[in-house]
Amino acid sequence: MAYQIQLLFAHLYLALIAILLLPMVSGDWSGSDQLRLRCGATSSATDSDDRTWDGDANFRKVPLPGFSANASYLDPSLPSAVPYMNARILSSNFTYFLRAGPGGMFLRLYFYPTSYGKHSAVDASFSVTAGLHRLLSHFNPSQTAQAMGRTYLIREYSLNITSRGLNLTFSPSPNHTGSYAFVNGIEIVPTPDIFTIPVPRFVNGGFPDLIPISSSIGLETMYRLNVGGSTHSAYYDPASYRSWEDDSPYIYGSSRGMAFSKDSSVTISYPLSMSGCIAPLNVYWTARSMGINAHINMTYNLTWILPVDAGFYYLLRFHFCEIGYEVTKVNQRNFFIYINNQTAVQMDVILSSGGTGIPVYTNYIIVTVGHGQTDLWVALHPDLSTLPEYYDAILNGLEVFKLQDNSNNNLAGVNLTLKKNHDGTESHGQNKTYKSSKWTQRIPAIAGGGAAVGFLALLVACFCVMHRRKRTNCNPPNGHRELPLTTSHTTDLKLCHHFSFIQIQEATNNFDEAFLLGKGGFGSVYHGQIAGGKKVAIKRGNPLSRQGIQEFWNEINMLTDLRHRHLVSLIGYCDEESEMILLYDYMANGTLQEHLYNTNKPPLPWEHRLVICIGAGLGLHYLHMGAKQAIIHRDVKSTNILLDDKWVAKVSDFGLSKASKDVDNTHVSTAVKGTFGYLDPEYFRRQRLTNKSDVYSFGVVLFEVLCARPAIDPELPEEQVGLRDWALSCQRKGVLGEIIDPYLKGKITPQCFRKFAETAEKCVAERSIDRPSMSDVLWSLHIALQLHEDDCNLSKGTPLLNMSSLMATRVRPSSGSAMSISGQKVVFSEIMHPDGR
Ligand SMILES: *[C@@H]1O[C@H](CO)[C@@H](O)[C@H](O)[C@H]1NC(C)=O
Ligand SMILES: *[C@@H]1O[C@H](CO)[C@@H](O)[C@H](O)[C@H]1NC(C)=O
Ligand SMILES: *[C@@H]1O[C@H](CO)[C@@H](O)[C@H](O)[C@H]1NC(C)=O
Ligand SMILES: *[C@@H]1O[C@H](CO)[C@@H](O)[C@H](O)[C@H]1NC(C)=O
Ligand SMILES: *[C@@H]1O[C@H](CO)[C@@H](O)[C@H](O)[C@H]1NC(C)=O
Ligand SMILES: *[C@@H]1O[C@H](CO)[C@@H](O)[C@H](O)[C@H]1NC(C)=O
Ligand SMILES: *[C@@H]1O[C@H](CO)[C@@H](O)[C@H](O)[C@H]1NC(C)=O
Ligand SMILES: *[C@@H]1O[C@H](CO)[C@@H](O)[C@H](O)[C@H]1NC(C)=O
Ligand SMILES: *[C@@H]1O[C@H](CO)[C@@H](O)[C@H](O)[C@H]1NC(C)=O
Ligand SMILES: CC(=O)N[C@H]1CO[C@H](CO)[C@@H](O)[C@@H]1O
Repeated sequence: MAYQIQLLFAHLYLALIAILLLPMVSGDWSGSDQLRLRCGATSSATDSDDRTWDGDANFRKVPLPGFSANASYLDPSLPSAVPYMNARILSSNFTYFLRAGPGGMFLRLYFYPTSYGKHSAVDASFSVTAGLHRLLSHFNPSQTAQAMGRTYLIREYSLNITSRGLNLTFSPSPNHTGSYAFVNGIEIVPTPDIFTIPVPRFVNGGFPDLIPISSSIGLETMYRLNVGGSTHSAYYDPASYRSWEDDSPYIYGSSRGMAFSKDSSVTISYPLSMSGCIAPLNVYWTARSMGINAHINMTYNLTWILPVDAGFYYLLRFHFCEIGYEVTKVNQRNFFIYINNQTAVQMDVILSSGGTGIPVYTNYIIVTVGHGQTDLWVALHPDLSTLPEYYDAILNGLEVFKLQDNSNNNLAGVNLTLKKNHDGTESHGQNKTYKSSKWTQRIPAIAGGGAAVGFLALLVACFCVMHRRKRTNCNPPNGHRELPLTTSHTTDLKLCHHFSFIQIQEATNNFDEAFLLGKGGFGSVYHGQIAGGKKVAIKRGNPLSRQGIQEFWNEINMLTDLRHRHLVSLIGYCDEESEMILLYDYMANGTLQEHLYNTNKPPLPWEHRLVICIGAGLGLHYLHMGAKQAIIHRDVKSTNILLDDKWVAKVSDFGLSKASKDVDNTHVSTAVKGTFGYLDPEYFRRQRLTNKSDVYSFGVVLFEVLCARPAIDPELPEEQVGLRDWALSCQRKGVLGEIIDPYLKGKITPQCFRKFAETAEKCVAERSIDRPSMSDVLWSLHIALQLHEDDCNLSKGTPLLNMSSLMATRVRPSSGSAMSISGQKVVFSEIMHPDGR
């Protein structure tokens, strides 16, 4: 006992020293030209974009202040577990001394606002400075992410590091109790020479007193849009790991123009005058136009709205390239660019670039005044003054950079805020009073810009496109990474009905709270009735969610092709304005999980659970084998198994699902997505997705059904936190029977129990080749069910299910074989029979 107390004192003593040291220590990291830290981690790891991250705890002899924490939840929308799942939590000031530079560098900060141990996401509030630059001020990542409809945030800055290193300081906000700072990842990569801009053109043709761009100015990337294309992860830009985002969430109104990709006959290459560092070629491959033969061409402006912080200068960089065979000559497509409703320029891409397949870009500067948030409007409209052949416009890429306020080195804006609209939804808080953007009204004094010479002369010079004289090779030694050609969202929606927003409002009594069934990562789910009194579940995506849109279309594309008794049916969708609404068959009995634990619903009888597992298994088996194209669900869990009014199990949520031509023989290489506790370790480690990943998750569900506890329960002692590991260790010790749902004790026959446990165990095997296929799982579950019933039949003498046809044809339950459970009819539908869908 005395020994223990002494030890305790020793610990306290150490802790005290640590506390005293906290505000003074700083980390010192040296790197090559690129530097990547997974904060709060001790080991190196690779992310889904092939970047290697070092643990920040590796580099120092003394322990770092604050503490390392693991995120409690892996959100499926995270691009990769690295670096988001680890964080360094700081409750006092801390400086990372990063050896980088000299020269222009991208500094990226990665934040995943979620709870870390006892630190709740909403309490994070902190400021960040990098050298003299103030990057973030009383920043609350959780609030900001929520307002933007994102689950994680990446802040990217371009800084000119003059000395050999950068002091990056995190300071928790002092006047908020319990406030702390955190960061998941820090990345520094050299900036290609893309920011030394000799001629910024000011929108509205005005003359600023001083040139706001100097070589030492800090910039923050606000937007980097791959117009007309999909989101490109950093993987496709191995020189500086810039990522490009799909532009469609930012398009204003319902006139979205036409997105298209380059014609196969067109080759795109940089002109000699332009550095390939400006933007990867992939960005020029896709574009958005107004639609070449549109009769509506003159009636609208193709408009993007980009929320920004007011009171800053912004640099807008437009990327153009003609990529089709229609437009090859001057004066075929001539258009205006408006920025904040002011004419910025008349543009003819062929005239500026010199031909088809040649990229060109142009820069503009605009200033916004006031405080809070404001919107940047960017619009395109045909220019008829030269009588062009087509009444059209085109844009391939758009970047927006915030310029540091040189009077105080500040780049920090205010937190984004949520504001309630009249319909109860939330949107960006925008201060309409400060919409004005006439920079001539007020120009903040800008100091330190010594390079104004020659600016005026150049400004009035003819239209000229920014270019660099020397050409830099921006591809890494191992070559250029080809982007797989993506198909657009315009899949035929033959089986899927389109609903108007008004119809949805009527069905839900205008999203009445009383109709709310639940809220999830994607948005809210309501119940409602559509024409004819049919009951439906209405899933309304957060209209601001940028990840959501991809999952929205993924789900529509997947489900319209799939009809199966054990898959939830998609009835229709609504994509009016920025809404992402999906309508499903209403599932009266909710999720499987809510009948297992943390519930006051009556426990499900064992045979009932078995039939539900078989139903869900049939749904998955159909996905893997029976559908036109093999599909991997990727997010199998007890909350994605729904039960209708007759207790028929239906697999739902196809937002993450992946189709593959032949899943059996190949695998899909992909970023890890899914839910913690259900994630296939092999998929997690190697990012190789196979249908065995679903089998693994399904095995975890089987244990959940048996033990009636969550897949992850952080409250429990360490060895019991993960259900899979805990169940396996009990199974190996032969004591699995002791951790099952107490309600089931004595209600499962030993043979049935053995078969079921053995099936679950095989499903969660460490290596995917050791796991059975879904059809083998189904076979085993059928046997388990039969073993159970045989036993019950002996006592009751009434056959519940005729399994003979099942036995005869492996995993081919006879059409309409019926069994009665708790007085209700449950019918198996055939899974292989083509007409059975
Ligand atoms: C985080 O997870 C890793 C690996 O699972 C583990 O080794 C480490 O102890 C965890 N850290 C904390 C603070 O829980
Ligand atoms: C960084 O600043 C130094 C000194 O002001 C200047 O010489 C250099 O060109 C700048 N580098 C970049 C990439 O802007
Ligand atoms: C970083 O901070 C330390 C301590 O304040 C200071 O000595 C050092 O000069 C700073 N380095 C840079 C590059 O600003
Ligand atoms: C922490 O940093 C903030 C802002 O950088 C500063 O105002 C504050 O004095 C610092 N606190 C300590 C204890 O050094
Ligand atoms: C306290 O918080 C408010 C906003 O919540 C902020 O305006 C103010 O600057 C903060 N005070 C200090 C001393 O940080
Ligand atoms: C541009 O004009 C539209 C209406 O034509 C208006 O709603 C919007 O606020 C204007 N934008 C700016 C930034 O002034
Ligand atoms: C397009 O935008 C410009 C600038 O805001 C405006 O003057 C013009 O009326 C708009 N055109 C249409 C058709 O909306
Ligand atoms: C809007 O502007 C007013 C100034 O009149 C200010 O009090 C308010 O905080 C601003 N709101 C936002 C969201 O910036
Ligand atoms: C951001 O939000 C935090 C917490 O909500 C608040 O303390 C802080 O003052 C806000 N910062 C700014 C610059 O508005
Ligand atoms: C190419 C084309 O369809 N142009 C049309 C654009 O709109 C104007 C006005 O409606 C028509 O006159 C053009 O024919």
